[in-house]
Amino acid sequence: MSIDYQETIPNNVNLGEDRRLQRALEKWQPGYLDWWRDSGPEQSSEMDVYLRTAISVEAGGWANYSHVRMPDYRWGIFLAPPEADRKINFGMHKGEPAWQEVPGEYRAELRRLIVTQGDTEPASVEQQRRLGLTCPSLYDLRNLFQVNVEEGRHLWAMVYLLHAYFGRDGREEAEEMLARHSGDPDKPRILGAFNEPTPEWLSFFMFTFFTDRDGKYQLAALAESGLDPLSRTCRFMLTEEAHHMFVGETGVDRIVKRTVELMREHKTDDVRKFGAIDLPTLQKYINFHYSISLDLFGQEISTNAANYFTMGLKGRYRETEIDDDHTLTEDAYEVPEIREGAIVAAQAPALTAINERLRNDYVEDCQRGVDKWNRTIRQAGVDFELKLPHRAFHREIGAFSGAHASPEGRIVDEGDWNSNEGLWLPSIEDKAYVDSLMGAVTTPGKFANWIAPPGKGVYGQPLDFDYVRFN
Ligand code: BYC
Ligand code: FE
Ligand code: FE
Repeated sequence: MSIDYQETIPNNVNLGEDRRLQRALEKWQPGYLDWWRDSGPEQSSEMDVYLRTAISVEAGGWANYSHVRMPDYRWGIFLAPPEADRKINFGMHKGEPAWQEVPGEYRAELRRLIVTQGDTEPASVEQQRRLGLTCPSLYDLRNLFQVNVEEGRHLWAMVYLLHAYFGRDGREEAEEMLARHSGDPDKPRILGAFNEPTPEWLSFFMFTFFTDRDGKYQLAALAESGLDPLSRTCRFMLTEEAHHMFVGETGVDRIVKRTVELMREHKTDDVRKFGAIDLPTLQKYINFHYSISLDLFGQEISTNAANYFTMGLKGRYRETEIDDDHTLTEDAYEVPEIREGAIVAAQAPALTAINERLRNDYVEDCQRGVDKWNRTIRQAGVDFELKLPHRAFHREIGAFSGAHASPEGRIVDEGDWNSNEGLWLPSIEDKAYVDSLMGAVTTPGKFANWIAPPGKGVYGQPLDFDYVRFN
């Protein structure tokens, strides 16, 4: 189904045929635009940005690139094409036809999942709103804005589901999405990591690597949902998510590259003298962003997760490729726990361990990216290895939340933690140093000193292309 950009709200869901829904969404739209103006990228309203816009949802053929004035970006509602005769593939309804409407008995659970997902999207835009003022290049500025407009569209995706399938409660939840704000003491965003600031670009790249990757795994689990419109929405969102993680992975890699270049050139580990970010500081930022992102998967043992699975609302990563009965009523799964001051492996019913399983898939994926950064270090002949900290480190949700652990996974006491915290997590001085490097570089083809240029430009354009035009 093609996307009609003549519509006030571009869509491929035949919105024009449902006047009530169309009117309700058109009523929500001005509030969204106000939110974008007040809480979206600062001082961006006059810029023309080389953005991609979805023109078709078919695999491979959906992207169109052109300079767009950002507030005029066409946020719309796009679902992946329906799969003929799609079935529910797990849980107690396994084998039944996928639902085209919300089953009354699962309304509350589905609403909650959709609201939690939707809340993260505008939160990330709020967290990143000042970054444009200190971009390391026009290439990076463009990527930031691409991520921001797509997260805005992800909010649209969830708001569409709320409006289309949850009636009055759904409309109220859609209003609340614009009323909560990242870090607001009275009305914060729902999940922990989305109330942390993203004050500079190192944090931005870490966030898009680690936290957007939680998005990938959560969306993949929701893409398995028995609720077909939710599944189709998430499938299309995943195609956009890939770019966000690309920005994070290559962003950190380019920082690493610049750092090891300077280490070799000056035969020193102390690259701060030369205006770069030293590897131990990068390690601390990894420790922080990885640990708060692990929290986003919920508790190791969760009856919520078991219920979502049994009800057919949220599956596992690549559910249909897993070789088991997809009901898990008899199975066990290994989960870590703390026993007598040590971390040990315990067995839990697989149904209650669904969050932990998704976290494991995520951990493996993170490690792949870290391996790539380590290759960049090795290729420069530098002897240093970046590592993911142990999953017990710096956790606030689940089995490890009551204890302190070192990055190696040793349970430590309060005193030990306090004396090492500044070595394990970014200290005030580290943050001030990273902050001090930030300053806008807006000449086409130029890059800040602390980051290497990317291997190639966007969509075949040269590195010195004017990815953003200031008016
Ligand atoms: N912070 O039974 P549990 C993205 C709460 S990112 C605060 O383990 P459950 C994106 C929990 O709500 C993807 N609270 O929970 C990325 C529960 O509360 P109640 C976002 C937390 O439900 C970058 C209690 O603790 N999508 O898209 O099994 C940029 C017990 O926990 C946290 C989703 O999250 C936390 N970290 O699992 C832009 C998908 N963790 O019942 C976008 C939808 C847990 O005691 N969400 N709690 O009041 C879910 O599937 C689930 O809500 C969770 C939690 C996996 C998050
Ligand atoms: Fe998103
Ligand atoms: Fe994202």
